[in-house]
Amino acid sequence: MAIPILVLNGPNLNRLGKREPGIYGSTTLAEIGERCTAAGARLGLSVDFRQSNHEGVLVDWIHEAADAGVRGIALNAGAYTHTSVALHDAIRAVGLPVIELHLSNVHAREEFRHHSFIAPAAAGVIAGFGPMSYILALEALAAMLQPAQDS
Ligand code: DHK
Repeated sequence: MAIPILVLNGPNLNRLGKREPGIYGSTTLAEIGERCTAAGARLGLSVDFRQSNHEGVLVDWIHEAADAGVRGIALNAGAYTHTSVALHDAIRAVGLPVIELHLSNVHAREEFRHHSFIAPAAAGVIAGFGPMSYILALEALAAMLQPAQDS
């Protein structure tokens, strides 16, 4: 049985493909979603892929995921990464493992992108690998949720 996980995208990520391609690349969010679904099938994960520009909607989806039996979350919170105590609290409130991810290397960019409200509540952080950041986050979730059976 595939393990249900949520891939959650925050503000402006619906503009991928057209948005600052020198930073975020030319791959659209729909294409990233397809790659996540395919990688999930390979990794034994069933992927629910969503995007919202609204902080409260993201909070609601985190709560609903936990209540629906989702086992982990890959989260690109976009700019809310750097501002949102509400998302930090939502992650703590549900207790699900969350991998924070970014397309760009936020630490090589403006100072205001260096701080994350998500990271202290996350299991780990992946940044700077473009669309591959999503696949690496799924690999990390799969490894956490399906520990190796070799002991
Ligand atoms: C996406 C955003 O929208 C920015 O606000 C973050 C992140 C970086 C990304 O690289 O995926 O600072």
